[in-house]
Amino acid sequence: MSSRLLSLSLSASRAAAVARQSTPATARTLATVSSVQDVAPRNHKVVIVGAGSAGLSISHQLLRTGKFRQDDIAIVDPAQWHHYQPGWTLVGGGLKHKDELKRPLPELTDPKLKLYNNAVETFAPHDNTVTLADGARLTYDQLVVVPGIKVDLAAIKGLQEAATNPDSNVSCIYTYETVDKVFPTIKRFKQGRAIFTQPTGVVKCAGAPQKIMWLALDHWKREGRYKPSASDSPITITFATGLPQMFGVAKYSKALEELRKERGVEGLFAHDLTEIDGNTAVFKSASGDVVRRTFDLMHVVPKMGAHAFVKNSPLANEAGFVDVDDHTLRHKKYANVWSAGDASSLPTSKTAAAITSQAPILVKNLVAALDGREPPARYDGYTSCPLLTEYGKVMLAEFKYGGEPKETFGQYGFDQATPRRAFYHLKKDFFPWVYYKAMVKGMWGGPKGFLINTN
Ligand code: UQ1
Repeated sequence: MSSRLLSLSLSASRAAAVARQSTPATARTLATVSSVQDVAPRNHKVVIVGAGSAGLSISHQLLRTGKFRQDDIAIVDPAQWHHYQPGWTLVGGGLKHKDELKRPLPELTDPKLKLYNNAVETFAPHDNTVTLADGARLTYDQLVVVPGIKVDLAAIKGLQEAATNPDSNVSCIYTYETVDKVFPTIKRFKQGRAIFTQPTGVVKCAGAPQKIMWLALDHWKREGRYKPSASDSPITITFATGLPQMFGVAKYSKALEELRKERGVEGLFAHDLTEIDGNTAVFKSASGDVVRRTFDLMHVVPKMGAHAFVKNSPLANEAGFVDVDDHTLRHKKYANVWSAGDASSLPTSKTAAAITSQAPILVKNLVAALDGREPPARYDGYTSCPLLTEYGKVMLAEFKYGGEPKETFGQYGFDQATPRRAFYHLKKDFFPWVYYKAMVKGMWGGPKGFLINTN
């Protein structure tokens, strides 16, 4: 069956399921819209908020345990499209097109799941209830909160305007709307001062801000426009980061610092971009100074943070993240609430690789909770950052809590701080393939390989 046919038949069967379920069938017509609050809540064994990498992996791994029937599991997400976000660095480097990385969300959800293509309005964990934007109420035995985080272009003054203006040399790989401006901007840049930024605070994939810099540097070097010694290089490069060093894990930070020096990139550490004022970038340094730098090209990584509906709910910690135990992924206050991925309080780097490790743990622990057992599985903080250091090479950083390396290929004698071509092909070809082929279907365990059975 072609994917279009498959999608049509999926939506037809889903429409039929919706028709069977609506109680009463007329409750959602215009005439009765004001009484939507009176409609009986719909109960599901498990409600999953978010159909990103975590939501799709978890919902399908749960289904694959064989313990759930039609519509036992509901998944809630207002998005029409699902994006393979780890691929956006490759788009910025001119290696992929953004449209080959997206799929219509309904095509990715098994027909056994009940998909609510809607936003969450509020959580009421004392009543085991989630209210949706259209007023519908869902009740649950277990709740999984995995809606990701918000990329906030508005938090840096002038960024939204500059990044969406086709004539400006400011670009950003972090949103679908802006990512395809990045490579043309790099390509047409002949000379001047280039700045690549990384903010303070939480970001998805803390390595991506410098991945795009290393690709741009390599592109300009191959074109003869970049040389490591600033005096005879048409282009100069600055990495301006809110962090005090190149990366949060000592082993990889050391290797990246060596690359930075060898390649003649200026390091402006503990500097946080606050404003873009024409051709001037305004930073706030850790010591509180305001530092202004002129630029001719700038790649900006926006501020990111919890969605308001999570932040303003009883589920959030002070920073706005879903407050779960670091190892069991269970909420610290509500024992039938779970979280993983970007929206969670888990103190590790926010990546899709982290989800490969978190999802099986959460599923095991949630299934045990349904049986009245204590959580049997523990997460060690595993995450990974395949760091593109040039075209054709990747440093495969893999680590766990405490910034301790946990390298999959260490057992074969590889030191993963050394950039390699094999890791580049993992990043560029294998991961995007296995993601849609297996991960979103609940069949990929990252370093553990394919998941044959999640029981
Ligand atoms: C991984 O499984 C994965 O998901 C498809 C990634 O893509 C985002 C990764 O970046 C990494 C590192 C993994 C981990 C898997 C192996 C084999 C190291």
